[in-house]
Amino acid sequence: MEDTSFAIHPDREEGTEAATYHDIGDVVEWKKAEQGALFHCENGYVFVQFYREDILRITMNPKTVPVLEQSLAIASAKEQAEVDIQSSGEGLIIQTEKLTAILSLSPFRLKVTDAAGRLLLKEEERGMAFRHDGEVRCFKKMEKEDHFYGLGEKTGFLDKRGEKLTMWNSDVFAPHNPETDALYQSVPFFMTIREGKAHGVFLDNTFKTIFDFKREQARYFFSAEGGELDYYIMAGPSPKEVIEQYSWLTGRMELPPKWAIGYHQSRYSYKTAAEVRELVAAFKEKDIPLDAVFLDIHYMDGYRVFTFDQDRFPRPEALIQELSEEGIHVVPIVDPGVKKDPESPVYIEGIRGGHFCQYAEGDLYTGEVWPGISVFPDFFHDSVRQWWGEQHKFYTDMGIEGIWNDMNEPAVFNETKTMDLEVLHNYDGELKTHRELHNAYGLFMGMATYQGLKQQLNGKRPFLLTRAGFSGIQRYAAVWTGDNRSFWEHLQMSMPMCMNLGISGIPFSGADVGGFAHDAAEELLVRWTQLGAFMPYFRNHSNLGTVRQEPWSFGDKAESIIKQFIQLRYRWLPYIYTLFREAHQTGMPVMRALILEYPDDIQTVNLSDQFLLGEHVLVAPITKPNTSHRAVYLPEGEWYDYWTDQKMSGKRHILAEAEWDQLPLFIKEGAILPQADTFKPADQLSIHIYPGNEVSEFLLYDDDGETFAYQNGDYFELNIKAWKKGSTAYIEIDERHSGYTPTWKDISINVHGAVARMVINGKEQ
Ligand code: MIG
Repeated sequence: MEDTSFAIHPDREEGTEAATYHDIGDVVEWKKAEQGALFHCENGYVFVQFYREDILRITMNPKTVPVLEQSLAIASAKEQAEVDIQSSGEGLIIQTEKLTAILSLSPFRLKVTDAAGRLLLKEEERGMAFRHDGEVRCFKKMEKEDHFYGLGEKTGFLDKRGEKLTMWNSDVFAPHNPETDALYQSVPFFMTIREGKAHGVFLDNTFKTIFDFKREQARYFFSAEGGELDYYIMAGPSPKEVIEQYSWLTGRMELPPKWAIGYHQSRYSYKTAAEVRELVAAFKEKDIPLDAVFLDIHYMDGYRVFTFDQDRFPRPEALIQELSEEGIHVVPIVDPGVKKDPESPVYIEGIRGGHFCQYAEGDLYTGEVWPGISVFPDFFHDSVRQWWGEQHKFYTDMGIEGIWNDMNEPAVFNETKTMDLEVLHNYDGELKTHRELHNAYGLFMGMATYQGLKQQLNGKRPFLLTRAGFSGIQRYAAVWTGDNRSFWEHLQMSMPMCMNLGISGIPFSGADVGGFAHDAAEELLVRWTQLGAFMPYFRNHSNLGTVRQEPWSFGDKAESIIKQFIQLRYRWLPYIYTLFREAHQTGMPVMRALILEYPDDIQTVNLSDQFLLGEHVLVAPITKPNTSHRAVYLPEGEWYDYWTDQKMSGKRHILAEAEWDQLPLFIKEGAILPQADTFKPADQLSIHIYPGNEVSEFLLYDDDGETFAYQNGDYFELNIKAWKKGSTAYIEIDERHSGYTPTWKDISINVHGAVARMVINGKEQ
């Protein structure tokens, strides 16, 4: 290469100082290495290694042979793969049956294709590069038809082409606008879909990272402020296969306890035990199902974690016991900041144990949060996680089974909004700066909390809700999207945000229903509850000082519709729980962007205001005030209006009507939907079948919903098959696994569509 070290000024447009990027340069020598090859280039080293047959790992280090360290995001060890290495005219070919890496050597450039020869990624005049300040970056050619998804919790539309996204966990109270970039979560993963085929890229780096699909038309780049440029390329070729590959790599969610997927009520704050009792009594009296009540920061004594305010909550264990008898869980908030208070046992113990974050010189890091000057646990060390986990006995001894982690970016009240970047974390013995580990703080807190709870709950499933996280957070927690507002725009935004969280390996997510800040209004709360009832996580939460937004806050009309939709959520739980089981097993999101199921349909590329619940249910909420209609895109196939059973052909837009008490909801032919006729407990099950000419199948899953006994086979599976010939519906039902007896006593079959006869398991009905 003539110009091994080129100077470019990619930041020029933004007015930042000119910077010099050094290209990795020509290959000086290379050698075979485990499942791949190691390249020594003019300006650094690159390891190309198959991590699994369909996952290629590329690691660049400008200074030394890559150390191949992995972050906590990685949940699976490298798998054995048959790797073939050959020289070719272009340079070198390293391949498995699924993926081919083609390396040109002068300069070093990467091109990746799949077995069919389909191009995934390609580097042209720019490839891997770095700056002497530690930044590593790589450029890839951007094809005209490339669309980008994933990248965790971001504002804006579904497709991130034309966006530049930063990963830096941030407490953003306001605003959440289309231009707001870094929020609470960092997921440095994206999926590219090009003409119906997909591949994925995961940049395993906890420093601040940037993904730029905006600045240039012909190429995109991703970069990290420090560390190795360590990324995994996933082969697809379908979008769902990319999700399978990414979620294998970074782990999948545990099955949630059933109570975690019911309706949750929160407020900043229900301030006294009396207020909580009143709230729960109102739900009961109004016959609105409820599974959990949240205690925001006012439950604590001076905002000290692991305490209750004795005036406001004199006997918390009695309250929790009482509510638990009503089938209601209490979920207290736990922030990472521990008040600097020499009379507080947690503070003293943490100090004595060396559990709090420190500077290099040994001084404690302190920052201001709710309790005043506070210290912060150094969750990166195993002993600290152990200790923090144990503190939760304070809650679990009272019967608490769920925890809400907030402010865990960590958020600190100062100009940078977070911890000093020079704080040194003790990463299980290795010292690393906060600058390097900032994005992972919430993930490690999540691990500490989840594992602590799990140990203490004697076989019961914990529930953890978190604001901050990094790739892999799905293994420990559900994610809510932080401080949204009671705006219609934020109702709209919650859909692409949660669809992309699902693509990013995080299936269990939701936004504050009704909006957190600003004041909710009658129609907004009605429409938002309709949407929330079909989101994976369903919680109504609102800010201090805002208009109340419990289901009955806006009068009888709104209350009765809201109640109807919360009840509908409970009817749908057997179906939703089965989807969670699928998420647990394969990583498939519960709430799906249409492009996951219809990647070849260009109408789905940026479809941000409707989604699928599983494969066959299409949800198209009303997202505007004073509106009782909207355009809905029905993809190919035959569809039924859920409410009227009216049948329609897809691959077209329709105009759906929906008065206040309706939500446009469409069921695809072939759907098999189990629904509870009653809730808490469901003792009657209806299976709604929409048979098509082809055989369709659904594997209904159930278990006790509260313990890990399913891991020993204590679960139930019912396989249902259905098809139609002429006007006869054929149904085959067979119990696949009987390790658990569901609570329902009867099952009824309801066939939809023009059907005159029904044959079940060979018997005419
Ligand atoms: O900024 O604990 O996002 O849900 O109610 C205030 C009080 C800190 C931010 C969370 C919000 C919660 C609030 N917290």
